[in-house]
Amino acid sequence: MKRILTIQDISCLGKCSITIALPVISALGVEAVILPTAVLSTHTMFDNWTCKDLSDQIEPITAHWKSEDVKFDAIYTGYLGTIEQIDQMKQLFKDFGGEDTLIFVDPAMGDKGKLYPAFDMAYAKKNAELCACADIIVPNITEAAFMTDMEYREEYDEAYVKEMLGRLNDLGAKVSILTGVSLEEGKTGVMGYERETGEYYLYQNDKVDAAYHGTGDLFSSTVIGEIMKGLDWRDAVRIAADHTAHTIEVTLENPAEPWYGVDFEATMPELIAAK
Ligand code: PXL
Repeated sequence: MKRILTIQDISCLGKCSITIALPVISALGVEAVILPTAVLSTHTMFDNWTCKDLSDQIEPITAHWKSEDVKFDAIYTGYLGTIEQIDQMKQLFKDFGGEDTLIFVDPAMGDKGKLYPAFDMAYAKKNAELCACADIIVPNITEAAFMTDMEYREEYDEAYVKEMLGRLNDLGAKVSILTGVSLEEGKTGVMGYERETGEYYLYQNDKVDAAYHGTGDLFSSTVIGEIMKGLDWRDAVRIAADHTAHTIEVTLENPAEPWYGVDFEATMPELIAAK
């Protein structure tokens, strides 16, 4: 069985980060090892959340794993808390990385042109350094704009997306996948660029007129899970984009507020069956 180490916060209430990654990766038949970066009472779309930073646990936990000679087939980082933690991740990639370990970075830090409340520009720049150490990165347009010094736009054309992918590629990852790309009225999806082949891959599905918190985490967890099942990154991205869009549609039937989270539990059977 393939084994993924995922490093993100635990938001106790509100569906995101580890509370999505763990069940989704497990459902795909892949082992999920977790390294929590912080424990929050809720995700930061609520008011008055509490946060206990767990940075001081990273070294002793990983030192123990080292002493047990633990290996990972992939390391997947999501929402991290601080600039210092990003440095800790760079070290962790050195300690546990290697030819047989895929480094997958979701620089989760913002959406809709804004950084999440806990972050500033220095944090965004630091995330660009983490992306430089990855095999695959999956920023949305907001995150990519902050990391590449490009203007964030709501309306754009293919040239803007390709320019952004070019600059992401310059950061250093082998495959850059930009999410939330809409190049046609009524459509949304992803566009990826692979350095080795110089090829672009565009996948669009019908745009559902709703935005739910945690969809980026659902997308990323599905992509890395499917890659670990042996799929090419393009197939993994196609399945993840379709699955995320379908889950948003299903969530629309639920009266919960969009900032609370996406109902990924309801679509687990389809995820397991997806091809
Ligand atoms: O889904 C990204 C995410 C993860 N973790 C926390 C968050 C967010 C987005 O706001 O606040 C704590």
